[in-house]
Amino acid sequence: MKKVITYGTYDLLHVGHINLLRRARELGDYLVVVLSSDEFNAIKNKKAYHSYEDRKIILESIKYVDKVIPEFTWEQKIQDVQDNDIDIFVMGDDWEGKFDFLKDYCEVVYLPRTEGISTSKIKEDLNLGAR
Ligand code: C2G
Repeated sequence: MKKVITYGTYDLLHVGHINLLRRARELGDYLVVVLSSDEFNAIKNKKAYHSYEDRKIILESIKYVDKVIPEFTWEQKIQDVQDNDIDIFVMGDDWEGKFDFLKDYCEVVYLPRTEGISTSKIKEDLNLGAR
């Protein structure tokens, strides 16, 4: 079984998120999503509209997602890859090169982002303020 892992906040779920999750899952047989906790979002200077618990329920309902675990720190990725027997780490290419240190532990793949959509844009378009 080829296991894939990816990370994110996944707030105000949109087609860019789904495109990423679908392509990540298609690279293997099992997809682990490491979901940013509300506390870690504060470290990333992000304020999610939905709580971690709600974002987790939403992600777990997506057919491409097999397991959702929390992301608390920038430093947990190597441990996550080892604990979950991961073969492939995947992120959108806005992160290109940022996680190449994981190449010692698994394959690292950066996928093209979906243009024209983002949680920040949704908030701006709804005049909720960009964060
Ligand atoms: N994404 C995408 N296309 C978009 C928007 C997002 O492909 N239009 C991808 C991002 O590249 C990322 C994933 O969807 O791989 C989740 O995006 P975010 O929730 O914004 O995640 P981010 O805050 O980048 O979290 O430790 C890593 C961080 O937790 C990454």
